[in-house]
Amino acid sequence: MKYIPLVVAVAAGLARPATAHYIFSKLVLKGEESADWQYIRETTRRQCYMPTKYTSTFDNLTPSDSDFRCNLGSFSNAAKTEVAEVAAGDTIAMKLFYDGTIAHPGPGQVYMSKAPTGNVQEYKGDGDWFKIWEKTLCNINGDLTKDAWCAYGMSQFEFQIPAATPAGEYLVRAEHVGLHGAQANEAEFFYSCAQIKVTGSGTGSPSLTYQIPGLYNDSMTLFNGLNLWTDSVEKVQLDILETPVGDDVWNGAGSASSSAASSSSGAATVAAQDTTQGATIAAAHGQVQTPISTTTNLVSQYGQCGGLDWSGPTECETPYTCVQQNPYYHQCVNSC
Ligand SMILES: [Cu+2]
Repeated sequence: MKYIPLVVAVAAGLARPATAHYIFSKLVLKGEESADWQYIRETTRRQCYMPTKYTSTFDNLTPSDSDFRCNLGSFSNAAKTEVAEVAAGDTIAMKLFYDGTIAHPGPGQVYMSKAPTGNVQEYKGDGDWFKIWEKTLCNINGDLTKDAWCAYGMSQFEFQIPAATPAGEYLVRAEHVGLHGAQANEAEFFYSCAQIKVTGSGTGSPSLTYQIPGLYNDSMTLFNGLNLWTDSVEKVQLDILETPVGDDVWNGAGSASSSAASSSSGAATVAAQDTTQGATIAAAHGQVQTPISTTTNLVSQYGQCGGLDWSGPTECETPYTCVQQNPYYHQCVNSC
C-alpha cells in the first residue's frame, strides 16, 4: 500500500491506531527502505498486523502451526516476493508496516534459515533455523510492562548478517513477542520473513539450530504464566533463559550455548468466544492490570474505540475503522 503520512495532531475524539499492533513489511538495505512486501513475504491475513497466539487466536493461527514460520499464507506469495542481495557482514534492518512502533513489552529476535535447493522463493522454511540477533531487557530499572525492554518503541530491527554466513539464499525471520498477556497464555507473536541472497565466502556453521514450529511452546513460563505486573526482573530473566530467547546468538564463530528446545506443544485449543475470554483479552491489553490514568493514554497505546464500559473515542483516524474484537475491546484496524 502507499505511504500515507499519519496526522500528527490528533483530532479530539479520534482513536489513533498507529501503535496498537504491527508487522515487519519493509527491508532496509544500505539505509534505503524498500516498498512494503517487496522483499518480505506478505501474509494473507485480512489484518496483517494481528498477533499469533496460543489462545484467543486470530484466524485460528497458533505458534504450533507451520505458518508460524513466516505468517499465515505467506508461502503463497513467496514466488512474487523479490530476493535482496546482501553481503555477509552487512547490516540490514526489517521495518514495521505503516510507520508502526513496538508498543508491547517483550523480546525481539531474528532467525535465519538457508534454502536447501538454493532458491528461497520455493523454500517453505521447514529446515533448520539459527538465531543471529536478540534483544531482551535493556533497562532493568525501567517498567517491565514498557521500557525495560530493548525493543519497546522500536520501529525496526537492525542487525548484522554474520560475516561467516555461507553464501546462498535464506529466509530471515524477524519476531517480536508481546508478553503483556502471558499471565493468561496470551503472549502475542509478531513476525514475518524476508528473502535474501547472501554473498561472500563465509564458511561458518551454526551449531545451535531450531525447527519452526517447535522452538516455543506454551509450557514455557515466559509465554504462559509470566506476569509482568507482579513478577520480579530476576524471575523474568530466569523465564527468558528457559526458552530459545535466552540462547546465545550465532555470531559466526561457530559457537553457541544451551540446548535447543525441540518439543512441540501440539494443537492449541481454540477457546469459545465468550465474555470470560473477552475479559481476558481486555486484561491482556492492559485495561485491567495496568493502572492507566487517562483515556488518552489508553487510546494512543491500544487503538481502542469501543467495548463494554468504554468511555473514550469511538471513531478512528482514516483509513482505520473500528472493529469489535470482543465485547470488551473494539480496535481501530485497517486492511493491509
Ligand atoms: Cu496486543
